[in-house]
Amino acid sequence: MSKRILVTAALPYANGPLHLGHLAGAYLPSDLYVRYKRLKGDEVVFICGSDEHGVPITIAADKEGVTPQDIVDRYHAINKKAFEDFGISFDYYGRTSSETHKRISQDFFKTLHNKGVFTRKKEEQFFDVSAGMFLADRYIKGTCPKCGYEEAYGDQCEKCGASLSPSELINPVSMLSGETPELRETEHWYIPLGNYQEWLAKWIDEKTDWKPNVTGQCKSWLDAGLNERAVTRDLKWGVPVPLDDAEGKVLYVWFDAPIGYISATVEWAAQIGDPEGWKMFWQDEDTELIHFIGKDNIVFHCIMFPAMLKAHGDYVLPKNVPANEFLNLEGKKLSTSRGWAVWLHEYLEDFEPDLLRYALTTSLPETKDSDFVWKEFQGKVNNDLADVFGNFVFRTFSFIHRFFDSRIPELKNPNKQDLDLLDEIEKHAKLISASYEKFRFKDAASHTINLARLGNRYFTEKEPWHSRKNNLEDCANTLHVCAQITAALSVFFSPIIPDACDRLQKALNLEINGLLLWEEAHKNMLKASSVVEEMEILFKKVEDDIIEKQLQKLLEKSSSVSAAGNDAGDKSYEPLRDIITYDDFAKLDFRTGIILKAEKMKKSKKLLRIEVDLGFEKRTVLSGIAEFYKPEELSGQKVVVVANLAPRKMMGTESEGMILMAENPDGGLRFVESDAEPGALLS
Ligand code: B3M
Ligand code: ZN
Repeated sequence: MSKRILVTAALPYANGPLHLGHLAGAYLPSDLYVRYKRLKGDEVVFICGSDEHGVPITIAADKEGVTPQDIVDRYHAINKKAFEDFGISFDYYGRTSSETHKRISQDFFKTLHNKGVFTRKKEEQFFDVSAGMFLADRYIKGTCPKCGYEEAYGDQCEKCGASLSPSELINPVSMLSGETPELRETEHWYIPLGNYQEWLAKWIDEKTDWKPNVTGQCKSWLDAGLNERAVTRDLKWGVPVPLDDAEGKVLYVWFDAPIGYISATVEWAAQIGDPEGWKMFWQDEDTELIHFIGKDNIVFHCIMFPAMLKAHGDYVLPKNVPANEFLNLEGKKLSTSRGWAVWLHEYLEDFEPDLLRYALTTSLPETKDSDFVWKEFQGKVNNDLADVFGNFVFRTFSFIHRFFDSRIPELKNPNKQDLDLLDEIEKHAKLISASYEKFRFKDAASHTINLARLGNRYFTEKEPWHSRKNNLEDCANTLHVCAQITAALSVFFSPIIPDACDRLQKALNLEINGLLLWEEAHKNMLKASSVVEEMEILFKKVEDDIIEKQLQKLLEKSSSVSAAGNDAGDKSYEPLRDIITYDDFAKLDFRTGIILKAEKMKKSKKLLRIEVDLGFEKRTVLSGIAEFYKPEELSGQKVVVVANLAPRKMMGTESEGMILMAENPDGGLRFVESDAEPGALLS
């Protein structure tokens, strides 16, 4: 039975362009799912749009000296186009600055207000005196109370994912003036999430088909106990709070943004000429609502928004929230401020969408963080797409063109090998389908390429170049089977590499009746003697120098960004020290070591007494790091030691060397580590 499914992908902030991390988190997985579901004949609407409110937008505007509207207009257009060019098949891409959204989110707020859901409270909040404004969310930075990350925002720590309120930050600093803000009284509306705790716990508990990373995060939120959360802010940019006595207040961006899914669906319905059509998707219990997001959005989609929907009462709740973990780039955390990112619009200048769609699908961060590596991208394209799938299709096509008059040969007296391979179509249809249903897109990709692999191997084993001369029937059977596999693959592969599959279906004359359905991909898809058109090869290989260029570009960008000081903000770096000769350097004996144990030095606030294993001997070193590290967390820590420094007595103990530390511009100390064996000499 066909289902009604509403798929949403997190609304990206319209404050910058999209990069591969965004794609891997929410947009590619949602598009794969939607394309698959459409093939299954389900009634799917796929909704996304720009998140145009919130502090990330106003900060971007402040930085450039333009208005928030300028920023969102620019990035809404850029991102909408990049998604289109990449083949993300949204039915509607809205924006939260639209009139519809303003009306719907204000109505939502009023409904909750009238139902008495909110509490209203005066509270002290941080105020930047020189900027003359209250500091909401990302206007404030400080140390995360949960994990100690020093760059946590007032609303969230990007390191550990904790959702925070500014007052929880240790050493809060205003992003506007760099000064320590002062507390002043202001009034806001709060949603007491605690009132929904019991209901949420039960609701999450029933979600046995959710990904464990998602339910795990929800449970730790619930275990910690839910607090009230402010749903309004003192900001000039946003949806005005629709109450008479709320001058200067706007809705909190995480209150209005998820409602954006509803308002975009309303706009979609109007656009297709069925203004009431959105209701089926939001108000009919049979709708399956699926939110695709990155892991930093879990709390908002699995706790806060469901509580809002429940409180409202008129809307369906999400059936699943398949959140992904993060994508790293070349082994390092993606960072837009450090220029360590591959931008989608730039990728599209150099390559076709299909290549990245395939490479990313095979390395999605589905259960844990994953890594995008350009060399692996090249390998995936060259080995899988070109050598396996592309080559299989090419061999099949050229044989049919050359020896069968461009027509599908008939299957006559097939042998076991022929029949076995034809049976693989159905087996793979099930395997691939099961993977999509469970949001396991990596598995879906690997089952799909495996079918092509089987086809390729079969072609080689059956040696049609011989049978063509001595057993024409067998040769015809071989090509018949290969053509059927090719046709089935043109459907199975289409969620991942839609452009190539489109070309393939055209060449096989399969597209006559519009979209082929999943069920139509079977072993008799192609009729004997139907015509096969000429087709260019599906995938060109990516050469080494092209990959080198991408790596070069990445390095140049990230170094130019750090040279421009973007990443440094207001921090200052130590000036470079005087030039030394190589001989000066060669005098230093740096060794790798491992800390065996550490203890506090009596009567010293700063010093730790540390025992280090240098492989060839053990040393006692005194190190001034007691304010940064607890002694008990140090054993096993890898270090680098200056091993030929003259011994020095401090507080009655001799220090036999020095442990190298790096000082962050903000004064924090970090170990210099090496993976080498203890005793290895650095040079
Ligand atoms: N704009 C956060 C983000 O881009 C936010 C998502 C909103 S989804 C309703 O990470
Ligand atoms: Zn944290």
